[in-house]
Amino acid sequence: MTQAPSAPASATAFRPLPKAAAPGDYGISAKLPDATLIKWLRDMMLIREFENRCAQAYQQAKIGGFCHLYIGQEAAAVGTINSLNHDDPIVTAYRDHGHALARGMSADACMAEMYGKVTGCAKGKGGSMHMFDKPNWLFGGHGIVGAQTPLGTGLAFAARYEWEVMGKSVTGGPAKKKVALAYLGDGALNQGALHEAMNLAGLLDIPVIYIVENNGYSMGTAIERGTTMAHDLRKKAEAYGMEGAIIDGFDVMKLYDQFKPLVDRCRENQRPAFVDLKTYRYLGHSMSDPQKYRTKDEVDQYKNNDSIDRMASYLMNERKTNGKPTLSEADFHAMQAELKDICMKSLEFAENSPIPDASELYTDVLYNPQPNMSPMRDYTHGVKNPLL
Ligand SMILES: Cc1ncc(C[n+]2csc(CCOP(=O)(O)OP(=O)(O)O)c2C)c(N)n1
Ligand SMILES: [Mg+2]
Repeated sequence: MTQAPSAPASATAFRPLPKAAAPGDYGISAKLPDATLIKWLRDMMLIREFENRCAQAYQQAKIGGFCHLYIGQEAAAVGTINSLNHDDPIVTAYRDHGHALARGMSADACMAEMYGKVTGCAKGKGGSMHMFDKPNWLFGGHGIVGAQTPLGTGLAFAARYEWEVMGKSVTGGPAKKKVALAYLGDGALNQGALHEAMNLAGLLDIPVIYIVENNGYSMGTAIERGTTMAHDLRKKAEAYGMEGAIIDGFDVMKLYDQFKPLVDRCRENQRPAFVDLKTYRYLGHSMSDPQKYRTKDEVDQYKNNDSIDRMASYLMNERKTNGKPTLSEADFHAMQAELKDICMKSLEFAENSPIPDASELYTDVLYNPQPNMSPMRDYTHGVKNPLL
């Protein structure tokens, strides 16, 4: 029997370091309007600024519970979400603030949720790991590793059922061909729920795309130490009869070049797919991670190829509009200042919002009276649980 290596794993050959983009590297993304590309840069910068403010507030004990920051992975959420229609549903795990902001949630609602305040997107009852935004088709934010993947599969199944069987949408309007995204971390790859869901998706032609945000680590365990075929995760997709792709998640435009056509195919053919999206988080797994499993040098290598720096550089140096840089330095600095202001105001908004009333403990929870099943009789909506 071979022994698993005991030394902390560092970056291995299969885990690619991002390469600097050269002009002409981009495909369909380069043909998008300037305003679209500037908006993507803005979205990524908003997420980074927001996350930095969260880190500060957490250190000041203003945010409680677990807090998993998205710094370094911004291109993943922004590139994938911008390949969708607004009403394509998405579901993700607990590293979810980036997805919420990229989907259009206001920084105020997101920050207030971090603070556990009533003005938060989940009325302060969810916190960092449970961002929900029904108008923006975000169905969480889930803390149980892998548990969101069957939910994403169900969202896609529901959409297909509306289109194929009902011929109308339960939320109003005509039914249409949709695609759902179910994000997961590489640490969820070996959860049974994922494999059950992928099997059904392959079998029943469910238009869901499983996106592994592969940052190389499941907490402190390097992927190649805990997962088979880590060098080619597409083999997992093959076993369930679905298309698999490995996509560069360090460059938002390259990501779009590969991911958008995949989304279009899944939508058109109403078929599932699986993506190994290579990314990297600059901070620890959560705010309380001493990061003994990787070297500073490894982290720095990724930081030196930062997706935000790269896109800013493309728009300010390489891309030209009427002979001038697409994004001027002055506009870039104005955008930085505007985003800082938005995030500072979100802190103020969260700070000044009230905490939920104690009675809220008994609302928005599943209530299913079972006569004679409980020795204490039925629990009643809004009434304190007699067993507590
Ligand atoms: C079912 C379950 N088992 C264990 C945990 C504890 N846990 C939380 S995050 C995590 C690792 C997940 O890593 P990954 O999926 O790679 O996501 P990342 O944090 O890298 O974004 C574990 C084991 C959990 N939340 N749920
Ligand atoms: Mg991971």
